[in-house]
Amino acid sequence: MKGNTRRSFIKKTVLGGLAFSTSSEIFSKTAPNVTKPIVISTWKWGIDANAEAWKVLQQDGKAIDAVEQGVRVSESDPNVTSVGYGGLPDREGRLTLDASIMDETGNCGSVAFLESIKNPISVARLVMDKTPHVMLAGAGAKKFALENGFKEENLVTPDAKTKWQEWIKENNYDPNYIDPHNHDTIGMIALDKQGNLSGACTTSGLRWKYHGRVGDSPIIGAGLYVDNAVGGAAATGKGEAVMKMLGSFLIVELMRQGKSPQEACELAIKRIAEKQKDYKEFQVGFIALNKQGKTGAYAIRRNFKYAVANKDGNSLKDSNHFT
Ligand code: SD4
Repeated sequence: MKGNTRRSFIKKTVLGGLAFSTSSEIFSKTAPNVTKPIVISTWKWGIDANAEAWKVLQQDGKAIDAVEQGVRVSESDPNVTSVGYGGLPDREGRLTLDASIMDETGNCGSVAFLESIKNPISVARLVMDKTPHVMLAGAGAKKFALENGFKEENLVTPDAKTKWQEWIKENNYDPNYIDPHNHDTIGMIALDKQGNLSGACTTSGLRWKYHGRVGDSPIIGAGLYVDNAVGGAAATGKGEAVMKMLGSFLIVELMRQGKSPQEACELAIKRIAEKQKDYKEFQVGFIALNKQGKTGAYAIRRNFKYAVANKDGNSLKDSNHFT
């Protein structure tokens, strides 16, 4: 390149700013202080899930192991009626589970419409680690789980069955109905001591859903997304609304453009409000964590809670909201 042309190229590059920088360059220039390890997760059961994840993180473990171990706690708890064992079933009385996981290399795995396997997140992890695929669904996902040592179990508890039997008497299915006692999916993002990010998301989906319905949680980019150069995000609430705008991917891309996790979550909720006219009828909440260990959370409506654990403790927080 001749002198003048080269100088003008360099000048344009500098003026072009962020467009010419990689994500990791952006963060290394702007973030001398990184809070790590740290883990963020959705809803009040995030506290117990974070505590398990924290055991992995404080022992120098990997974020991918922390998020898998963390959300397994909610999956195995029959008192969490929207995740795993004890979840409320679909309109036919069957419990079908969705989960996804994503690691620091950009690898990911998910399962959808999976029945009778207690810890779908660990099946999703195996899909990621042992197959050339990203997603397995339904009977195929169950066959894969059984072949890999998972056992078949009845996951519909007597309490869940009773609630379903009461519901079918009225059979008034409203996917937008917000029951304060029926929240919600667990999504979790962790940053480990090595500075690597991973995430997990697992749910029994909307109660009384159509048999065969799959939500946002196993859809990479919708219920969960992680880019180790930037950050990660996870969603809870009405999955259809999140699938329409790939909420978690959007939040990560907004962080890549320089938004804080909080700003990115707020912009994603505003996107839903702009594009989905019935947004006041349902709830969506997002959490986010960036490469510097900064957190964000935002929801359409009040009552969205999230849990954050770092060296200062493990606490439940109230998210700000749009309406
Ligand atoms: C879904 N986002 O399947 C999940 C479940 C949830 O309120 O969070 N329900 O749509």
